[in-house]
Amino acid sequence: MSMKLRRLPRAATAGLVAAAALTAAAHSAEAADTLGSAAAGQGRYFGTAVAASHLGEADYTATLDREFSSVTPENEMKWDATEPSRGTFTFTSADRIVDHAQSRGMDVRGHTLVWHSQLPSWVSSLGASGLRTAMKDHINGLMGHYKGEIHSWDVVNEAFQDGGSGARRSSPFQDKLGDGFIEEAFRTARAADPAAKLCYNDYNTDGVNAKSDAVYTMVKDFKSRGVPIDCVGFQSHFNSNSPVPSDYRQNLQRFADLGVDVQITELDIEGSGSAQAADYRKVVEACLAVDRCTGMTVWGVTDKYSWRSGGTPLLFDGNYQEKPAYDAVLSALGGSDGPGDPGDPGDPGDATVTCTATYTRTADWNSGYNGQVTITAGDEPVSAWTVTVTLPAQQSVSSLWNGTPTWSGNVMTVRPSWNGTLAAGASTGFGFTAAKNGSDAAPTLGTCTAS
Ligand code: 9MR
Repeated sequence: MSMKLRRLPRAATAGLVAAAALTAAAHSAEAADTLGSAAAGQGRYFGTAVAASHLGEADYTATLDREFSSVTPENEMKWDATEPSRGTFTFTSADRIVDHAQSRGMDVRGHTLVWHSQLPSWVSSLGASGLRTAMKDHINGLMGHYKGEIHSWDVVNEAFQDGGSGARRSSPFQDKLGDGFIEEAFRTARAADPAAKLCYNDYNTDGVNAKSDAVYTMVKDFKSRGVPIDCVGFQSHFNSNSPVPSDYRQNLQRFADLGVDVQITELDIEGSGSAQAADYRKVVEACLAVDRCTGMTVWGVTDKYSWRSGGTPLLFDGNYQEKPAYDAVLSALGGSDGPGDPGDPGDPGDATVTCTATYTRTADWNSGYNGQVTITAGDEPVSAWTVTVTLPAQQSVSSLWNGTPTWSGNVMTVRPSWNGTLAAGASTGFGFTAAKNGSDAAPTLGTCTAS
């Protein structure tokens, strides 16, 4: 099969990328550091998994572009996405991510070529010789399409079993081709794109244990026999059942000592607040302590799109606000979060300025009542707010204080009088007197909007 090169090789565009990097450096003299710029100061990349379907969301893309220097397509380069039927390659979604990354001078990790999961059924149903050919064609198809454009490929993903045995995982590749399939995949990959770093990637291999021992033995064997392997990826999906191991750094170091780079490829840590921040700091410090740990990738930009969204495992919350974990990572990378840094709670200029409104009846008599509406700013400062109050049809408002009303039928829209400016989290309010005219029902509040 002949594959056409889709774009100029990265080397040909290196001048452009260098120019972009210079511009970024010039800005950083006044601006706060970002994850990517702070990591670059340590000679590392700081990446994130990206989904093509979110690239149209302004806050997602703004956060991605501002903070990260590398991207990994979360699903778009997997076998089911790229070769859903034999020999028919579809790269539309993966190309969107690669194009986006390249236009911003970000690197791309390729994920993943040979994996038992997200594997189309046509692959699983092949016999040994057909499967071997299909595996090589798939590697050549993807790596040919992106030749020269991917800094590291996860050539084989998750080939070892969980649990204590250190055995290979049962999969169509393992079961039909035997242990040698990994070596064949790496040899094919080296020939397909000699410039790409070739990684083996797995989870629950972050500390020293039977599974990481088995991967270690394989890498050692590859290095001794000249099988091409350049890097080992440690996924690093952590939570209370699978915490950051105390021998994380030691484990990374023993792999590095075999003569391969190590990369943290899918980092996320369930939790919140200072405990989550402390765990993130440990991970970054472990990577920085190992010379051959060349970079880190978190498995998503925002908690709301995480594969473990319920565990809020990422650095930005669902509103793209920086979490304590973000500050911990940035400071562990030697960066600093300057005043006015976009994403900081409390900084003006961020996208999401919010408020909430609550109503209480503060006085009540036969023919009327006083109502009070309290307006509270969200985690950004507010310079103006608007809230609607819908009164029961019979009622009428005779006076209103600390607000400016306009009327449409029985709907009163209230804006500030003197009290539009609120600090993040601060409250103000307005009051009014209403005549019941036979209805004692409470008014209803519309959504509070703020700018
Ligand atoms: O985050 C990915 C999620 O959107 C997919 O549904 C899932 C399907 O298998 O894969 C997730 O990513 C996985 C990665 O490709 C390999 N390591 C484990 C990741 C989390 O499951």
